[in-house]
Amino acid sequence: MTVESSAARKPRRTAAGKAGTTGSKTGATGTKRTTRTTRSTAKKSTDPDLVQLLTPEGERVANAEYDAYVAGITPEELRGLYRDMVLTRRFDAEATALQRQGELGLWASLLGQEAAQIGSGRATRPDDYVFPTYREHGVAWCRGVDPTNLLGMFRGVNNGGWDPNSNNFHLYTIVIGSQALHATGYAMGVAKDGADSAVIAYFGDGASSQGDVAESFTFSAVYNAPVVFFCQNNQWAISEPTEKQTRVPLYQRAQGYGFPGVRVDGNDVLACLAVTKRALERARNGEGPTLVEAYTYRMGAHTTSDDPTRYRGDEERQAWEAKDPILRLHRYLEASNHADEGFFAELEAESEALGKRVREAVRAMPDPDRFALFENVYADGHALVDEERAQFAAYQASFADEGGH
Ligand SMILES: Cc1ncc(C[n+]2csc(CCOP(=O)(O)OP(=O)(O)O)c2C)c(N)n1
Ligand SMILES: [Mg+2]
Repeated sequence: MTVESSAARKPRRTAAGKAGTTGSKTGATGTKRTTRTTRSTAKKSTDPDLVQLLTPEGERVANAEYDAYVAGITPEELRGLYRDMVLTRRFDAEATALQRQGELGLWASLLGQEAAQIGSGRATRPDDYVFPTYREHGVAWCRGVDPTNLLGMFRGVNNGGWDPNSNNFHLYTIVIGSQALHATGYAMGVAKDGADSAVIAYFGDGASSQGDVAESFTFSAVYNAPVVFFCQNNQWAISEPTEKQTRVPLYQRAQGYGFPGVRVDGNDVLACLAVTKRALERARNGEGPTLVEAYTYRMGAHTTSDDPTRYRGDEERQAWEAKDPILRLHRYLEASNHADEGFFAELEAESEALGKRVREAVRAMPDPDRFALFENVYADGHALVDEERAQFAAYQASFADEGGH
């Protein structure tokens, strides 16, 4: 069956008429922003295009469109979101330290992006399918992937570390933007199956410039695929600022493809939860794709191989520190009496235990069989791979003290 006939079989409402949130409200901005000095580092909480439910001061603000999506949230669930963010940050800090100690080859920190990842990750259902980049440690946590499994690839002892189908969480993808295509194709398959699951693809501001992402937008729009494009605009693509990627705010890109785009405060876990729930709901209802731009900030280096002091000033980081995602939920939990000292103390102990568990697990990871990499290239073998294996074996055998293996 062709994709076309499948799309026709299961009519899905066109997204064209629902593109309201894409916002004709704001015209193109940034067209004259050619110098670093004119660059705005932070979106003000009063920005009408930014969906925000919790201010940086931890005050709950009303939002006519999105309040309903978090209306039933209990104090326990709020504490759960806080716990998720704290443990994810602790895990991330431990991984960074392990790289510095030589236990990992590389680490890509999510520091600062916890709300974007936990809010969106907790919005997904178990039957949804998630396509991450290499930085989605918080989403992996929400999907139930054990954090220690994330570290094998960064230690160089395996090619991924988890079975994608166990948690509907695809392997980390380093080829920038390519997973948007995988997600789109998968979503088209979901539609063909007639399932009401949704798919979510994560990518960054830099990835938004990739042809793969543009093609994903085109295909998902015309096939009305049940996919959410979750772009974490963390302001940087390694050393390239977002204004080098786009003349318009990224969420407005969706308008040209005929589906809604929405900008959410990426440091506000409640807003990220609500906006992603709504986008996933649209996908399930046959209303097609949504682009979510989570406006956030990468507090750390791009990876442990990067030195951000070479290309950005500390004042930018300080401005974003005031908008820390964990701090604002902490303030809200305290002000609303939803969490007491005991809760925070227990969480601190749990964080330390997680750090210890991760440390021990990484150090205990066995080196892989050095010939295993040749086994995962072709299912049925290949002459060139056989030749390379033989060359590698001869090279290994040339080390006398290695005993020839
Ligand atoms: C196709 C491709 N081109 C270039 C790279 C090198 N590269 C790795 S990360 C990165 C920047 C990505 O920035 P962004 O999409 O904003 O994601 P972030 O790292 O900020 O989360 C680049 C260019 C790559 N991995 N793949
Ligand atoms: Mg980025």
